[in-house]
Order: sequence, then C-alpha cells, then structure tokens
Amino acid sequence: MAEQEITLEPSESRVVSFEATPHEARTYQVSVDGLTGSFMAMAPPFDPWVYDVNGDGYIDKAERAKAASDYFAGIITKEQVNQVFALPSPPTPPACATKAEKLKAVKDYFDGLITKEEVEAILSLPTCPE
Ligand SMILES: [Ca+2]
Repeated sequence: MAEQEITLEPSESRVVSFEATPHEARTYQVSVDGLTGSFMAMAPPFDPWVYDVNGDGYIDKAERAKAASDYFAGIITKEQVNQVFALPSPPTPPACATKAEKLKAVKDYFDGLITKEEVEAILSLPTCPE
C-alpha cells in the first residue's frame, strides 16, 4: 500500500497522486484516508496477429494450436480464438508438378519472372502423372 504524508496550512490544497499498475481488466476500488473512489482498467484491444509468431503473415498449424490452447486455458476468449482462426493459413505447396509446369517454371526463371528458389521448389516436386 502506497503512503504519502503531506502537511497543509489552513485553506491550502494540494494534488497528491499515486501510481498503480493494474494487472487485470476490472474495476479497482481506491481509498485514501477514508475517501473512496474507483478506476477501471481496460484490456488493450485484442490483436489476433500476435499469434503470427514467425511473422510470415500466415497462421500455421503450430500458431493455430497455440491460440487453441490459450483458449482452453482461459487466456483468450472464444471470439478471440475465432479471430485468430479467421486469419489466412500458409498456402499449401502443390504435391506434384506436370512436365509442362516444370518447363514453364524453367522458362519463367530464364525470363526473370520467378526466382531461383521458386524454380528449384517446382523442379524438386515429383512429376505428376499426365
Ligand atoms: Ca506465421
């Protein structure tokens, strides 16, 4: 409990302030030498992107699982977990590429349309049956 001692002359007034760091979003009762009041601590607005731990702009399986476990632990609300789930998931890479797609990727690479990493990713896929 914070304490401050001040002395006032007759008819003098002074502002006395106390600092408080609330740790929960709720109403706090305050009492100063019999004078009572209250203040309300508000939770900061929820940002579902805090679950994008790797910052790639997608919510992957592990990030989704963390949001779900936070929901079951009562850390976030159902509405908040749904906000996280509504964010885009990472695009799933295709399971295979056709010969034509692989040839196009090589051509696109030489035309400067895609990067070396992108052409390599396509070429490393198994070839789809035609
Ligand atoms: Ca992510």
